[in-house]
Amino acid sequence: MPETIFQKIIDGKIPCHRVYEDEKVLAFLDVGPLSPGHTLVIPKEPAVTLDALSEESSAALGRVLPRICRAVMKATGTREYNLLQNNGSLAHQVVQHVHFHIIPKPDPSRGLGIGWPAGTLDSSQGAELAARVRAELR
Ligand code: DGP
Repeated sequence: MPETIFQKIIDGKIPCHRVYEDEKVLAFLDVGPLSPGHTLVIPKEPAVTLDALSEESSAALGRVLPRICRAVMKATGTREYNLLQNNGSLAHQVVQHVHFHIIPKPDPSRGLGIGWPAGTLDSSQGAELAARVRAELR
């Protein structure tokens, strides 16, 4: 697996505007912000997608994400925001290292724009699909 740009940031080989760091997590400003304060929160563990991440790193991310969100919103004077986490190139993942985007939404024209082509859940198909997922979780 080639070294990703985020691994280089973790290793201090390339600079970043760091906002938070602990033993398992690093957060820094996105180089191509969708709005002021657009922040990336990453595990130091080199997993590509969220489903491949250890429970330890997942827990460490979960513990600090709300705190970092609060800090970004306070620092930018913003109240609303999106959390975005892309997995796979079809799902718009470019950097092959797990990351959460914190994207302030200061007004309608800045921040994350979302297409949301909602369908309608068929009840019997939903029951069958939920059962399959529950079976996978066992
Ligand atoms: P994604 O599409 O979810 O993989 O988003 C990757 C994000 O990473 C994108 O918003 C731009 C950001 N990014 C890419 N390279 C760098 C970098 O070298 N430094 C910083 N700070 N951000 C980067």
